[in-house]
Amino acid sequence: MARSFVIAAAIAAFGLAAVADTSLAQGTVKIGFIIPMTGPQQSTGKQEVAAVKLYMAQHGDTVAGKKIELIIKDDGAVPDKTKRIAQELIVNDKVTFLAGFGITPTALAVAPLATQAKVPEIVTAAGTSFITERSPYIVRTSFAVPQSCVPMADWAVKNGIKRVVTMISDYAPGIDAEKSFTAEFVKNGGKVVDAIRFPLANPDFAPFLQRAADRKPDAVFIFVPSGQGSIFVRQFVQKGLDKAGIKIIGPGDVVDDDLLNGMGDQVIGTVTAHFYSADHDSAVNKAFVAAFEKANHGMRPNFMAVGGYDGMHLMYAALKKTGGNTDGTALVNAMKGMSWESPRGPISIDPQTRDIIHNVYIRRVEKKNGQLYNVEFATFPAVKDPGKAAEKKK
Ligand code: VNL
Repeated sequence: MARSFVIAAAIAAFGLAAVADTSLAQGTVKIGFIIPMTGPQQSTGKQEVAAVKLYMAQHGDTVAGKKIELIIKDDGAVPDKTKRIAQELIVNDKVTFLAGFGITPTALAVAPLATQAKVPEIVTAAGTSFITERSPYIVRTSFAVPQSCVPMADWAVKNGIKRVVTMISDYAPGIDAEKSFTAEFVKNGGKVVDAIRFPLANPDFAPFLQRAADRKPDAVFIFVPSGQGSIFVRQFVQKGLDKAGIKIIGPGDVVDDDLLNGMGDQVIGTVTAHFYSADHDSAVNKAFVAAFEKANHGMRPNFMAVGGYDGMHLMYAALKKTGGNTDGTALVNAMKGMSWESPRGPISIDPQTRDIIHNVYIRRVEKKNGQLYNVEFATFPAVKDPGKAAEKKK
């Protein structure tokens, strides 16, 4: 009552414009979004930036009376740069949120700063299990790699895949993939006949594919980060592994929606496990894909885009819940246990771990209306990160 009286009085005295300036827009909330827009991980930056801009275009730039200002910074996925940029954003720009982080090392580089400054660090891309344990201010809307790898192992053994060679990019999320897949696969009676690791930067897969082929596995379990799948698939086919009857399995990063359509018909039939496909059959996803493609000259959203889009939702919803209070601890507390429907399906933030809980789908590459898609055909509902559960049991 008192408040509406004051507003009414203010309107009478100064006119609407003055009210809008003073009582409604009390300050600005800055989101520092750090993501690789250049270098080998630039497809992740391109996808995420398109998605966060779409979210703002759809939901406006005012939340709980605050004006949202998005500051996008390119770190080229170089951790030292990420750290320096984050420091500047905290000290000079006084950001309320830090978000983005295209690869695990860049997310880790910022964790101590987030803790010290009590600024929420919203991880919208990187996927190593332990990231969320590095700061109580980290909340994740992307994924934990083991969430996809464990269901993949379950599906593989039940579907006649007994001998596997694992092939991974030799850094934290790859090692997460190798370990979580192998533990589940072996427990269920599968056999890993070789474990191959190759460098993250500029990998030449050919010699490693030859070594894998020589082991005559039923399938190659592959983890490469988003953006490298096309090169892997091209070399897999060039080396004749598909003709030898060897299948590709793994988390969905290798058949990333950003690249899938250009991979050629050789990938038809490839089965992977992942939390997002642009083909996901829901009204929310159909609207998301249509709006994303319209705003971005037909570019198809991939799982990174969805991580960014959901990250924006999380920050908007937390601000609403705190009534515009920008205290970092209050915002993180507001995020714990939050649930909503994402383009990927129903999701929530685990209140204990601050990590995402989402469905994992088993999908097969098919051609639909002349385009290649990951078509979902089975669902593991509400999967929590099995990587953290395994840590706790030790
Ligand atoms: C990571 C994991 C990066 C999965 C990815 O793409 C990915 C990471 C850039 O945690 O570094 O697909």
